Amino acid sequence: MKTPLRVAVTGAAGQIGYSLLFRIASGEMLGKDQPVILQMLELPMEKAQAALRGVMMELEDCAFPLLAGMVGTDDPMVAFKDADVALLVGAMPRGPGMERKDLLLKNAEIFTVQGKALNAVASRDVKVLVVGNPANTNAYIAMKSAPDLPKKNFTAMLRLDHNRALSQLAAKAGVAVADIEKLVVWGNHSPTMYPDYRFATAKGESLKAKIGDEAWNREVFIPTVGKRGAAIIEARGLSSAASAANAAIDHIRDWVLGTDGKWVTMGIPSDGSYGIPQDVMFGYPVICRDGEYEIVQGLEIDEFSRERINKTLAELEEERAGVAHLLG
Ligand code: NAX
Repeated sequence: MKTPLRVAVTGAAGQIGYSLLFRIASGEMLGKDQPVILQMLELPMEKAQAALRGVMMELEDCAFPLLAGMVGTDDPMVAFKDADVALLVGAMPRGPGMERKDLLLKNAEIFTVQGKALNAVASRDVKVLVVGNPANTNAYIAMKSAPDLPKKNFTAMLRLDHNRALSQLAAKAGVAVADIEKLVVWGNHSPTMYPDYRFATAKGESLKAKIGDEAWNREVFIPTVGKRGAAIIEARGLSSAASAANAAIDHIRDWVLGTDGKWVTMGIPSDGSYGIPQDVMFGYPVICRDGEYEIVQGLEIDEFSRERINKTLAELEEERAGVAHLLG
């Protein structure tokens, strides 16, 4: 039996948490032979802690063979202690009348505290995925608040956007999702993201050539993927939860276990590739192997793509400027 890995999950009693924890405990994220210890963080309010206790009771009642232990807490120093993986899902939601700027600042406080706690107590190899919005900037803040951890350990979730794009593309081209390769979503997890299928293939055949409809790309595909989160809220009255949890599992599983040479999208701190300034938390095409990700290099960026990439970058730079004074 392998040594259990410690998986910290924040916002554990929320909607995404409820779809996520059971799948982690069943081995879908780290492998069917990998025991896990779940370290769950919730707000100190009694309502949140009671809900967390309820989730833990249900986890117990599943009698998962791979669940080697559980901790429920309101203290990030406890939740992140020796964590090998940290899924930062909990965040301050946008309330009525709240400006985007206020939302950014409220979340900056949360992710500064959590970044510092990770810095102090997590495994030096901890793999951090930020799901809570604004995910890219929250991940950037956590990274900047954890100077003793390698920057590459901090990532943001673009995988839901990637998966949404895969399904839209498969339906349009009449191919199986599983056959599609070389898709990427550049930039911010926000409606400015740029889903890009110029390089995508299915069984080796170019999807751009197969679809052959530039208007569909601009008028249907890009806006549909970009506004999918809003469409789900409109339909369900609640934001995406099961699909978001599924994407988080895909992201960590691929990072830990590898992608077998295939591309996936991860929000990662830029190393300057494709003209994105250093450290901006940006959606890139990556290939994962041996627990590390590597940016796919050498892709041609045409004029339309440069325009789209610049737009999403400008938004991220604006968010970064809005919190710069907090990061010293
Ligand atoms: P919920 O409101 O259902 O759950 C959030 C939970 O986090 C609550 O139980 C709350 O008590 C807890 N929480 C808040 N602040 C906390 C803190 N400082 N420490 C610990 N726990 C805290 O939201 P849910 O639907 O689960 O969504 C969670 C986050 O994911 C939101 O920020 C949401 O916007 C974001 N999303 C990100 C997506 C992505 O692709 N990156 C897609 C789905 C989702 O919209």
